[in-house]
Amino acid sequence: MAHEKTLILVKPDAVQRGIAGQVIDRLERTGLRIAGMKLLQISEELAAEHYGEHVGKPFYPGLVEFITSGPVVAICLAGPNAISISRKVMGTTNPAAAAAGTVRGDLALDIGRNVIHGSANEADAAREVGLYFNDDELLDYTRAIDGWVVE
Ligand code: DAT
Ligand code: MG
Repeated sequence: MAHEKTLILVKPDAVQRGIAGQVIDRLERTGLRIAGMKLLQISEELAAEHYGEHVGKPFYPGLVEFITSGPVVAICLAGPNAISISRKVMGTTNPAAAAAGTVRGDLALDIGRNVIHGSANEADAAREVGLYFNDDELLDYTRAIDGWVVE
């Protein structure tokens, strides 16, 4: 059981629609622990770093315009298999194909307004958590429920 950290963004569409809390609630209910959380507006520079893998793709300009268009909630989630569990809760990239019961399947319609970001793998997670959080902004703490979440 891999103890991992992952980077979640509640994207500008979710903040503007007033559903940030619903998105966070779905992630929190897994039992994963919130290690860091902040509201920020992503700069062009940060967007370029975050989405470097997509530079040159046709949707890239629109993606940067969208992700910088308003505040996001950046969250570092920690726990067993945090990366894959978060991706499962998110659903696939295109909401039209995302399963019912997932964030994108239930709360989104359009691939360009898909409500949530989550790191795709361990290398991305380490890099992305570092883009949004300093070490002293990630809190290591135990919860009274931890023994009821992980054996
Ligand atoms: P994910 O966010 O599921 O990790 P990704 O890393 O492939 O997906 O793409 C990053 C974001 O870019 C995605 O959340 C929405 C946007 N995007 C990806 N493919 C797209 C496409 N074909 N058309 C429009 N936007 C796209
Ligand atoms: Mg991705």
